Amino acid sequence: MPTHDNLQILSALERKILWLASWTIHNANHLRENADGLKVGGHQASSASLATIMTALYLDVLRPQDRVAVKPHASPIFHAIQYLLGKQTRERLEAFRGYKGAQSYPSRTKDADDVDFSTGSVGLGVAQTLFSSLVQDYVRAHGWNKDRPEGRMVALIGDAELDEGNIFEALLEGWKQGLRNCWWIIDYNRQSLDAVVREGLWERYEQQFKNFGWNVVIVKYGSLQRAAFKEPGGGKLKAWIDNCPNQLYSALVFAGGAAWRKRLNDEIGDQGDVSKLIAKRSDAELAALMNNLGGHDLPALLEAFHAATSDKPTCFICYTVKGFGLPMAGHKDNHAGLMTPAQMAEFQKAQNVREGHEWDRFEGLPLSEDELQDFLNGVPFAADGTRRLDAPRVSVPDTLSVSIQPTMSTQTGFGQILNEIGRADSELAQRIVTTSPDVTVSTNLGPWVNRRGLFAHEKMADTFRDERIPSTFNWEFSPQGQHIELGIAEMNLFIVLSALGLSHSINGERLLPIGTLYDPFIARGLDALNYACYQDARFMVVATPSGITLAGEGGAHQSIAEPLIGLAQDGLAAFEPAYVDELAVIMRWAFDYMQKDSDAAPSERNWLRDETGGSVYLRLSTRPIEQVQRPMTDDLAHQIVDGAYWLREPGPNAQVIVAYTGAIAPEAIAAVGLMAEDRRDVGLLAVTSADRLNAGWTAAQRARERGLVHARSHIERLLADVPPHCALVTVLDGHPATLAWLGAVMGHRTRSLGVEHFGQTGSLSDLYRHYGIDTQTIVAAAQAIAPGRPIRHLRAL
Ligand SMILES: Cc1ncc(C[n+]2csc(CCOP(=O)(O)OP(=O)(O)O)c2C)c(N)n1
Ligand SMILES: [Mg+2]
Repeated sequence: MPTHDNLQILSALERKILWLASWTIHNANHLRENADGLKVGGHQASSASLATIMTALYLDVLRPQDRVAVKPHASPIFHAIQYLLGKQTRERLEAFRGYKGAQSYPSRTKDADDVDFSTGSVGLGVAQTLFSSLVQDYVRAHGWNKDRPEGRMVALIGDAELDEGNIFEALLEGWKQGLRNCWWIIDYNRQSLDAVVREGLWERYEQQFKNFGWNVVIVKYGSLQRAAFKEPGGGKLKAWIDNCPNQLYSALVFAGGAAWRKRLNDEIGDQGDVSKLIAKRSDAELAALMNNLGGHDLPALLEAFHAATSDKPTCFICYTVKGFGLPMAGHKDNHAGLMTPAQMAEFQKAQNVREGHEWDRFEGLPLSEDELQDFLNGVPFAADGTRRLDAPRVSVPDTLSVSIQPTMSTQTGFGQILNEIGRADSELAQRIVTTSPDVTVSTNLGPWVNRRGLFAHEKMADTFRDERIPSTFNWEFSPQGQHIELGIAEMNLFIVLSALGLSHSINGERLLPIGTLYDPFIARGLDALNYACYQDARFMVVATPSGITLAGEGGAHQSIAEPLIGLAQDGLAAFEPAYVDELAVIMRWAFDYMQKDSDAAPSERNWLRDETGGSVYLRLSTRPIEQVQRPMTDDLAHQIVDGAYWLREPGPNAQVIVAYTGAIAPEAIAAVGLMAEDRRDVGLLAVTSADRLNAGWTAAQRARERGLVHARSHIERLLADVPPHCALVTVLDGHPATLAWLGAVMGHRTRSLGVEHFGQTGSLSDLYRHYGIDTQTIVAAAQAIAPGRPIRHLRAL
């Protein structure tokens, strides 16, 4: 517990933090308003709401092993604290929200001051802390990281942030998984962006959290209020505060001392003692008393935080005032509000900050610099220096083995490759962790899970097996298990992948996470996927079944847009192999790629920046197709990873090329066969990754525009010798735009086939014909676009 002296220092620093955050925002607006005509904004009120809570946490309560997700709009407070601790520069604060400056919302990847978890899209950072606690337990249960103390995963949450459903999905999952060491601290300012929140929300939250096994601590009254409640008439005052509607309380905070006096006198002023309690305070003292909610009172906060010593997940509901300490405090329009220059000047005066000394860390504080610096030097949170860890690479064998049957699907291949890995006790096998939202068996993770077991804090036997009931699956839970079975919520899948995929940095122990789901449900978790990529978490997401190829599985489950997501999503290399030998090459490469982290220049071969690493998306299929029997040469393997190879090289006079992706390979092959008699030198291009082909092409063009005239991407090399008059037909079970750009590489006329509508069930041949990706449609497209005589086989049908 801090001593009285510490309290004095903390409250001085709290004022300084609020000043620095407000100044950062004001200064950035002032500097750039004239330059580009736009204010940069900055949410002074939203920041101020958390100033006291964050002071208590960062300067007293948190330990080096703790990790925090800070509410997006409290970023200026976070940066101000790091500035005081010597971990943020004045230059970056001056460039707040500007190019390479301190970021608008705390960012792991773009900020320089040791952000633990990025935030921005509300709700996601919150869930990230929950899953990070689970990952910490996973790591320790596997015998790793035991010499480091257990950390707490802490989320600072805006009250309106709790409107996001993903938080409650995470809460339910946390309960199932035996969540520990997680604190969620709610900034209960009863204001959102547009509005003042509904009455009595805290009671709903309290109930919800308790239902899921959390402790709930309500920090409602500050120490001034608690003392006043003990005075004669204090009980009446407390009852009035408890019954005051949110809107009115906020309005009175904004209006100030005289308004408080009038209102209190009108409503409870004739009730004896309480009149005296009100009367004996000046307007300023009365306002200080009424604004003294628990979330702005260091003693109340420190008491609550230090009392929470168990590892049980704990939710703190801290009453705060949005804009506390600033002139817009409490006003419902304050969300993006900025102080006027006049208000700022007044605030500056009140803080004793001389002009020209705005960035001085201890300017205007009533304590000596030595004393303040000594205190900061001893802040536990900063004691270990940088808290970001690293872990050695896990070695990956040169090839992944799989026995290829004459006919099989990529989904089956995926299951077999993992099963083969799981057979041995290699480092790779130990570090892989799989997870799936209730589709473990249907995405073919079953054999791997049988071998490696399911993860749980406690051992749980498989009752069916114990009762000798035959089953293909052996579902045994234990702390050594390597599969995390989730409920259906796909948001949770992507956030747990985000947490697992940052384990090297958070826990200093590398994991290689693989998550499986049905392809269309990527859309359900898309914001969380984007979030995981933004944080640079490293994982493999395997989506299967996909497209209309899932046929009878259900029209509602057909995915069209996902290949475009794969193409566009930053930080995610997307592949859609057709054959299992391709898949084995891609997965091997992916395990390596997920671990890379250098800023080396792009490769001359493909112009991709593979050395920086990233996450991987594999779009797979349940369709068994005839496999090609071939030796896997290094050259072929490279091309598969780079995104495409000639399955049949076009001759010098080629009139048509078919470029295909994924499970419709047999249709593309058949179409090429049918055309062969009537079109010369037809080529067949197997595109394993439209994403990487496209990225390489774009990068090579950029390089040439910068003067590197010899830069060539993989697709440019592949198409270099294709004659200009040759036509290109592209086809995939997904949106046609995925491959349509291929025509622009060398200027070939192109017709792009794919799926633009969905929803009909049927057999594979019905659906391919219905949606226009069958053999006949490919041939018809080729005939229409490539000059030459009518194609016989098309005519015959
Ligand atoms: C997913 C998402 N939707 C919308 C927004 C825009 N937004 C930013 S903050 C906010 C509401 C803030 O309210 P609260 O969480 O209570 O924080 P406060 O400003 O009161 O501190 C909204 C809607 C967002 N950042 N993320
Ligand atoms: Mg709020």
